[in-house]
Amino acid sequence: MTAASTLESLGALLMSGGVEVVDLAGPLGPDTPLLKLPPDFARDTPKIEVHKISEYDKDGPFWAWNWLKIGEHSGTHFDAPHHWITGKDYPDGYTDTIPVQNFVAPVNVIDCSAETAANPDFLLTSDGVKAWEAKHGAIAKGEWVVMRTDWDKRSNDEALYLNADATGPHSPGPTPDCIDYILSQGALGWGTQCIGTDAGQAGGMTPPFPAHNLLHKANRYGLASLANLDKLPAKGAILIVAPLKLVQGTGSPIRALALIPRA
Ligand code: 23J
Ligand code: MN
Repeated sequence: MTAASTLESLGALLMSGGVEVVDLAGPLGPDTPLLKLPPDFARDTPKIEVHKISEYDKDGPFWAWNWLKIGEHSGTHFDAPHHWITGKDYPDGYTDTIPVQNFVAPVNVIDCSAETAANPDFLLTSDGVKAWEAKHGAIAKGEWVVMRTDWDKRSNDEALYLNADATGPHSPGPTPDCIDYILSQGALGWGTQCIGTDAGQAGGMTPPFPAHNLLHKANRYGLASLANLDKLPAKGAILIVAPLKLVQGTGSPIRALALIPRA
């Protein structure tokens, strides 16, 4: 099949519903859960604000529109390499400079939902990824790897989503060797369903926040707060995740989408 005929088939399948578009984004608004850093880092991302400019009233008789106050790393979002100190010197490190070819790519979905239901601090290791590959096939160069935890089911309640106690947040994520391994396979990036790409307890790992540290050092990307990964096959879906073209942005909310074959 040529690229042209394949794309023509894709168009037909999108029209017929043979290929479905799945919404992988959570709702983005004042109630969206946001990261809370330890008190020694006093500045957190502020709550999202939506301010009405007009809605068919004296300030705009025919039109409705709002302005927003929103952090780059809010809700379902993309982490660009410049987000982390390790990534700062790389080219293509910002939301406006990343080559757009990277925004559409196959995705590998590693289902850890049973493990994380039993243990909110569950960590996916390189051995866990290799066991998944033995069953589903190898992760190929340029593909996303995402960790399914069904954590999106908690996202209507910030306390439940962050799951913090006196010892800090408790949410699943990768070990450093997990990220090292997927990078060695040529992964485009790593995505999770939690507030960030790292586990709740990742501040105490070596290096601290290994997903951020290692992904961005390798000029690769992160995805956080993904929803609906339970609707995706282990392999075979195409992920569409384009950050806003924010000038020198370190990340951006995204309307993450997946193309899947209809079951
Ligand atoms: C800043 C500091 C630590 C973390 C994060 C941001 C994120 O998770 C993020 O949204 O990138 S862990
Ligand atoms: Mn982020």
